Amino acid sequence: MANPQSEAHGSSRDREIVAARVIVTCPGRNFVTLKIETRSGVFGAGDATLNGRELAVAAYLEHHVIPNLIGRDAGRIEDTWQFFYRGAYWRRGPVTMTAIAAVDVALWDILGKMAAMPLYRLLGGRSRDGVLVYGHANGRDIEEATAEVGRYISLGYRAVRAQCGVPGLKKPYGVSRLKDAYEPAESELPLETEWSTPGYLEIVPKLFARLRAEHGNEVELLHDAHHRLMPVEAARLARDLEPHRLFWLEDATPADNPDGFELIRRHSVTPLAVGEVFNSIWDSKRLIEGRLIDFIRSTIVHAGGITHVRRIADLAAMYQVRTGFHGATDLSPVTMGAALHFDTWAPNFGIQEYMRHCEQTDEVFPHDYLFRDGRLHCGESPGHGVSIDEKLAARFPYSPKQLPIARLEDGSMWDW
Ligand code: CS2
Ligand code: MG
Repeated sequence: MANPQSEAHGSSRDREIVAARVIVTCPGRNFVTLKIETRSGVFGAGDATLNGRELAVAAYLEHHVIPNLIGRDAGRIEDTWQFFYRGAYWRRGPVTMTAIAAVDVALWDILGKMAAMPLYRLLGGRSRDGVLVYGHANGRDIEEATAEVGRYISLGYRAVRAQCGVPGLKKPYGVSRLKDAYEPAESELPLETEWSTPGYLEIVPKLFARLRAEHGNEVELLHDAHHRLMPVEAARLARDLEPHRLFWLEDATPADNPDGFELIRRHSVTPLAVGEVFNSIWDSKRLIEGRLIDFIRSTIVHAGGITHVRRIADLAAMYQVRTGFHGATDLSPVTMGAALHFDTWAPNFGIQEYMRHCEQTDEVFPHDYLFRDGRLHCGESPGHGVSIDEKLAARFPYSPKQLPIARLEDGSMWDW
């Protein structure tokens, strides 16, 4: 007699993977999507977008992943994860873990569709009605940034990230002419931008003093230092920002060496967030276990998918560290959809970044999540609720782009 459980989710024959393909498309910006199909005709979509390195992940999937997928049981999600993680030999790294993430998310999507359940229910059910999100306000100077924060508040956001220009610096990080969708990878070869820390350390505390004076204490304010400060500079900025009660200061110093966060912690109680460039639990273990951070930003598309990020979230929960997933426009709506289901379940959810995609992107990736009252709400469709219109996607060919680089005034390479 067949195992009733397997019948509930289709037979293993139904779950056999019969096809998988990589779709590279550029509706407003480049995205890479993996689509996996089972013998029963159910398909799943996984995001494989790595900004500026898209074709590396597409090639990894096409040459080293897809040949191993055909014939596998789509329901063996954990075993498939272990196969591609341990089986790679050369484990971890952003390209490998983004490719594994795409497979993992596509398989969870298939499982949800076969079980006729939205992803959050497969994870353990709802822990909250809506998912608190933050938007990106930026301005060339303090006044423009202050007005932009006001615009986001009027749109219903309860939390806003604020960035502003630094006098004398052309093209500082996070300041964009496009007010809603900010896309840093603008050129085929990296754009050279200039950085100067003293001017930045001067203006950021003034920006947040102005924001609190103008918008009061209720709105949650966030800021991204984007890996640019030395630990002692980060400690000074975190201390100078304390009177303005930030929800978090992000990427205050490069986290390659987590010890830098010990110095920041000794000087400030401004909450710290890090992890959007991490791709495995091992990158964040010391920071979490040492309580050196308050939010972990590693997200589903770059940290090995739902199967691995769930392990990171569970480790974080043991140390009162909350999630704060990366959610820039260079992560596709597939990631946003999967992340929202994860956020809806995660007991130690903190906040979700939400940079709105442009209209073209939304048309190529139909989805059922929606923004209401400062929160995002995942849908009730089976799986993660996001699909890809392949015909429309074919109209937007890949456009080679890379992220900028930063140099100091004397020409030294710096962190962008
Ligand atoms: C930024 C990102 O949203 C953020 O917090 O750090 O926009 C980052 O610059 C991009 O994802 C890089 O592609
Ligand atoms: Mg960031």
